[in-house]
Amino acid sequence: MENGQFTQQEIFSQPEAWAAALKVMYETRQNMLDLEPTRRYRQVLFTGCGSTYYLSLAAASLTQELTGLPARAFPSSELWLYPRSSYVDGKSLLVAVSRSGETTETLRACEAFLADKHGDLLTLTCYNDMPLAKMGQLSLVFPSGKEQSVAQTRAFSTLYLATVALASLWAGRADLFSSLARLPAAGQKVLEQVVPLTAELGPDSAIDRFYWLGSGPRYGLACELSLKMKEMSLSHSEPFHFLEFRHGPKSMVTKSSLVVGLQSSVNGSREAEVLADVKNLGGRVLDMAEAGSTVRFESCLDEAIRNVLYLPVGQLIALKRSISKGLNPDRPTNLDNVVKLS
Ligand code: F1P
Repeated sequence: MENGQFTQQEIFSQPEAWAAALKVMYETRQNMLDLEPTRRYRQVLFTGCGSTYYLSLAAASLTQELTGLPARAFPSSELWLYPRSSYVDGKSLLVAVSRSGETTETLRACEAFLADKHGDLLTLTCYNDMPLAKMGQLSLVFPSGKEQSVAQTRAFSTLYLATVALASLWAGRADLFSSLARLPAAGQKVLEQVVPLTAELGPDSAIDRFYWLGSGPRYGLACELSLKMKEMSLSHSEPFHFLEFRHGPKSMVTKSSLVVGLQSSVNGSREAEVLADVKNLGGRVLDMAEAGSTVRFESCLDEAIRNVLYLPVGQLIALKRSISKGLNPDRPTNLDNVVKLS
């Protein structure tokens, strides 16, 4: 097996995995609508670990934006060990996300949430035979997200897409929910478009550090892509909210820095100004957006539902860099598939 074979296959099969996940969401949409979070709960909480915590950050931001219901994200360990700084009075809906469905911290967080009667639990996972799938009042299972590699790619984007579908349904946005069906083709188009660019950027040894900028519902995705770069290629990598980059981190920019912008449409010009500052400091920039950027999705989809399209680009840069450094992204250094605590 050559290095990264599993990761490569998992990244390129994301469009099919998304289509399968959207089929699950379509089939369970009535159960999801019946939850009626905006009427029945004080807040929605999302939780996970590592990648699935970053997924929770992105999901909470979009859910609140679309539904108006307060939504927050916590690492599972925080909900488990510091519950008093997490919960507010009133019934909550907890959405627990875990690829494996057996990460100890996530199981403990859910157990504590239910034991303390904070509200109802909805679980999202890839494995229906693992503990998490059996804990929730409702559980959604996405087998198409299963993967061999330790570093999440297909699992992340598939589970994340499910939360985008949930936010659309809970906001009563049937228009957004139905246009999700166009994402697999849009994702395929992005994957094909960025093969040359990522094949060039990944192995570029003149780059020694990465910064990932994203705001609003894209900040959690910037965190995830930064983690991918760390896990797969052992490179220095950090995520920031776009304009936050000026408040200190900008001092780190050198000609060997690559700043990747998950640029929005709604605040695209303000975000572009940050990237222009980076260029003026001699740093390198990769801007990704719907249009007018180096990587352009041209999906013609609403901004609220197309954020998943940023993921394959960052995943491929990390994959190519990992392989060019002689590493094996299928088996990242020091990492296990699942973190289990005694
Ligand atoms: C969570 C997680 C991953 C990380 C690594 C270890 O797993 O922290 O985010 O990349 O694989 O496990 P899960 O709870 O989503 O299965």
